[in-house]
Amino acid sequence: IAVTHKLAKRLIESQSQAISGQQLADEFGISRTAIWKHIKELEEKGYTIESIKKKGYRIVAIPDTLEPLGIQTGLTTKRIGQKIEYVESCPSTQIIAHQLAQEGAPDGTVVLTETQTAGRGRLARKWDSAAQKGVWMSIILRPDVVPQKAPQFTLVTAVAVVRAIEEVTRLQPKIKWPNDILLNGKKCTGILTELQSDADGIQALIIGIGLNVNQEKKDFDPEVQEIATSLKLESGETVSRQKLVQSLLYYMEIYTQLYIEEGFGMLKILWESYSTTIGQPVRARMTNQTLEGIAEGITDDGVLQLRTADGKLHGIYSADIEMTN
Ligand code: BTX
Repeated sequence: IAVTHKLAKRLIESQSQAISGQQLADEFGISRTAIWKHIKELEEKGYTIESIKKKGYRIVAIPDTLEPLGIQTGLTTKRIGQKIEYVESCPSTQIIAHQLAQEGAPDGTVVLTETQTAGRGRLARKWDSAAQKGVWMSIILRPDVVPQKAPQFTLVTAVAVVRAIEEVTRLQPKIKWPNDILLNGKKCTGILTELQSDADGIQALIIGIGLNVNQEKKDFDPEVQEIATSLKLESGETVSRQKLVQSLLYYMEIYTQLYIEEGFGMLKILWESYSTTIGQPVRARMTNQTLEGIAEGITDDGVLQLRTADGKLHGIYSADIEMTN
């Protein structure tokens, strides 16, 4: 990594302790003037660095970007996020992640961007991805499970997202089956799980997460302004995207591990505790039919159990759900 990057890391890790220009010069094997130039470069990037006479440099604030430096400093995971691919802008992090997965990127590789020009949802729908305001991320996983287990990763991811939002803010999100995270009935996160598989099974899962963090209402596309919300809109506070990603990667690591090792049992209980759907009357729109009934629960495979008025129980694998009460 570049010297500027290493210098930032060194200053962040020493926290409130100032380090003298001379000491940094010795450590990095360059002159004090060169250190000073790198400090200026960091300031231009949005870092606030205090220069205390006779004591040296101290980092006061770092910009809230999704760059690997800020994310990886303080990251507590062992697998997820050890490798981060960051671009300032791209059509979709899913496209980059698919490409990287094909080239053999390891389990736990994360793709992050500040804005997407062609962010996508399910069924080729559009995902609005305002610049610097959200977390637009794809995670590559290489679990040793059968392809039929792929949809559950969406549910496991939903639980991880809820836990991360709860940890970083005081908000209490709800999950709408299968992949929407809601705050006061509006969507703050979408999850898109895609699959690379062959005759041997799953080669890679590409889990896309779009999390609205600091948008104001006007930052959303007009089409979604009434149905979308952000953590800031709901909490009234600007939220650190860095902290949110760190927390999310942590919960993704422990919950995907739990799922792979122990199955869906425990996660199902967590998922149901966050769900708005279970026990409620809903309308499920599928590609070829629409059913109305009570959402009774989900199976261990993550299939929604819908009981229609005639008493029949239907297993719903994929649909758009509307609450009808
Ligand atoms: P979905 O098909 O469940 O939801 C898409 C629908 O959500 C859209 O049709 C629109 O009505 C609404 N919508 C669009 N943008 C937003 C938004 N920012 N907030 C709330 N509602 C919105 C959900 O699909 C899966 C979305 C995954 C997005 C991530 S971002 C990182 C990765 N890269 C990528 O291209 N997609 C994923």
